[in-house]
Amino acid sequence: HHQILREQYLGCVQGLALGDVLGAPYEGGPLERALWWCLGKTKQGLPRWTDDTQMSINLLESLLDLQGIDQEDLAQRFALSYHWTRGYGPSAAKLLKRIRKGQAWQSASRAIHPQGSFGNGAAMRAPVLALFYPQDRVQLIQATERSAVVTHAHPLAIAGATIISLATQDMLHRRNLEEILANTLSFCRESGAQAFVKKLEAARTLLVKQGEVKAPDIRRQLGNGITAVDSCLTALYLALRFRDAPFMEMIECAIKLGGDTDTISTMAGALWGAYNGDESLPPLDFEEKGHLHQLALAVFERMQTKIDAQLAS
Ligand code: R7I
Ligand code: MG
Ligand code: MG
Ligand code: MG
Repeated sequence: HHQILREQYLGCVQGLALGDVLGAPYEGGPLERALWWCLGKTKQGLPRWTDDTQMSINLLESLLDLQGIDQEDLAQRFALSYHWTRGYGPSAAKLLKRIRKGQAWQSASRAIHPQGSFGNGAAMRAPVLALFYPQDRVQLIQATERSAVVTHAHPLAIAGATIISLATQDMLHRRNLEEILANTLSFCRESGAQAFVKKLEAARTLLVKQGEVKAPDIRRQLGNGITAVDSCLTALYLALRFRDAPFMEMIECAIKLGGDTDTISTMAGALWGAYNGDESLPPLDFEEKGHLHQLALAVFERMQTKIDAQLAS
């Protein structure tokens, strides 16, 4: 089997942030795009990333510092990093402000929607979990749920996040298309998320179809929205379709879909990068690229003994 490489860890994190940066100018409608035109550059003139990357950084730093999922620590980091200029989802913004004022995450996460949010905010940060749990499927599923519920307690948000973290694990192992579809399907069946099962079948049909697949068909069948159900399998589809093609072709396709372009590009970008490695990514600079590189490297070095042990056994 395949030995997971350092470049793949770097590629996952850089692909995630780059997807976010490239997708962000096209998210939502004309008003949101005009707003990002004003907010989308750092003082140095570099393209900025959004909430997707911010929460992924929070998760990476928390996992590195506390050697596992600490939900209280995660809640504090998410809340302290919240800033309106990062384009958080409306419910997520309210929730994080509540935590910042001292409310416990357990009640804040159910204060806006009683079952918790079913937005894609837990899925957009889920790729980095696979970097900490690269081998064990059950441990990764548990870690994804514990990380998701801090902000996204709804079963559909948790299921979407788990589809993305498991698919990232599969991409790190460079598993083939049929294996990845089968692994995703068995998780969807286990989790009882029927909405995902239907969309996964549609994704499979689009992936094996001969000839060109048009953006309106992808949008209609898989979705392009800010909920987990309307975005996670779209991102998985894009990553699988374009994983042997240039990164920018995938991003251009994600942008054509419209809707939640930053988050779909974030998830697809992380999956693509986990498969191909950072050296295949376009050499574009963006906000805190060096810091993201350092974080990915630190995780790889932490995990290296585990990865090597698996290889030896
Ligand atoms: O999921 P979340 O953190 O982020 C979603 C998107 C991403 O694209 C980010 O890039 C950012 O742009 O926003 O945001 P949430 O606010 O938790 O969820 C997104 C939206 O889904 C909510 O604002 C609601 O409109 C909707 N939603 C629900 N609607 C009804 N009932 C989420 N959960 C519910 C629900 O239970
Ligand atoms: Mg965003
Ligand atoms: Mg937004
Ligand atoms: Mg988004």
